[in-house]
Amino acid sequence: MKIYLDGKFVEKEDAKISLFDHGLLYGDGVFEGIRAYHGRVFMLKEHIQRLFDSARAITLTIHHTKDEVENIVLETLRANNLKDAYVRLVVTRGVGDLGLDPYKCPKASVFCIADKIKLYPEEFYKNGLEIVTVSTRRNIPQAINPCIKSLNYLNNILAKIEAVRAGVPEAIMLNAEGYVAECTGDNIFICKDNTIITPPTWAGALDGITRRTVMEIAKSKMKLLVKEDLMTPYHLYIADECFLTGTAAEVIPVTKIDSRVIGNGRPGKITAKLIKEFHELTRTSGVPI
Ligand code: PXG
Repeated sequence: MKIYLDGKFVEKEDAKISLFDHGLLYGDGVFEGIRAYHGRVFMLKEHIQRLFDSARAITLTIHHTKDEVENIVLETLRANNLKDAYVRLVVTRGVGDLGLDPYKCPKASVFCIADKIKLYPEEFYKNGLEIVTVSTRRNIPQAINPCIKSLNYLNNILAKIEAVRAGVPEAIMLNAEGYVAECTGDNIFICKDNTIITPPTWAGALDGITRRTVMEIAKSKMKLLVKEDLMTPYHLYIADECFLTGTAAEVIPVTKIDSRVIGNGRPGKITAKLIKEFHELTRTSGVPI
């Protein structure tokens, strides 16, 4: 495996960063998770734009243009001869001293790892997921805005721990007011009376790229009404259908929440059609490697 690290490609064993990097010491940095399908990088420009937006929000200077960072992703895929892959692109604050002060970190570090994708078990897609709401609330936007895809994932990890301890693969996180925000690594949607509803980003959700893609498919291809609206767990329980979206999971049905069966307990028709249309888009779009 060849890993891009600050201007060079190195072997996995040699891909090392300093213990004084504030990405490690404080989770001070930003990242993206990107997919390549059939020799094309899906939504590459959108991911790079979000990376730069996240960096700007935390005053992190990336010493590259967006085109250069796009090329880093493409070159990493080429170096590893991968056509279907999961790419992790990371920018850390870089090396500083033991204090918090990011102004003592002169240069951000950039690294990019491309690996074979590990798909979720097929039965999740066939039968749907069971998930639970957890007690860990999503970060409030006034503290760390959940739109920033930062390296500081402790909030999500604490929720993930609760999910795993409850024997399910994902957790629904509520915001401080008790409205549904998102899952630990996925956005959440419901279908009710042929309308697709997802929490607005200001309720504490990442502006997910799969989320955006699914909203667009639902509107333009399926002529469905798409709404961003606040919802409580009650609204999830009485939904006709529920599904999650994310780069790794793509579109995945949810059939049980907090022991309540969703709809008829089987993945819904709208979800199935969205999955089909999403796959079609991954087959036919993207930046060639
Ligand atoms: N919400 C959060 C908090 C995320 O981290 C998404 C939504 C989905 O966004 P995209 O743009 O991918 O549609 C994410 C991204 C994991 C894992 O191991 C998941 C993400 C990031 C890192 C790891 O499940 N998801």
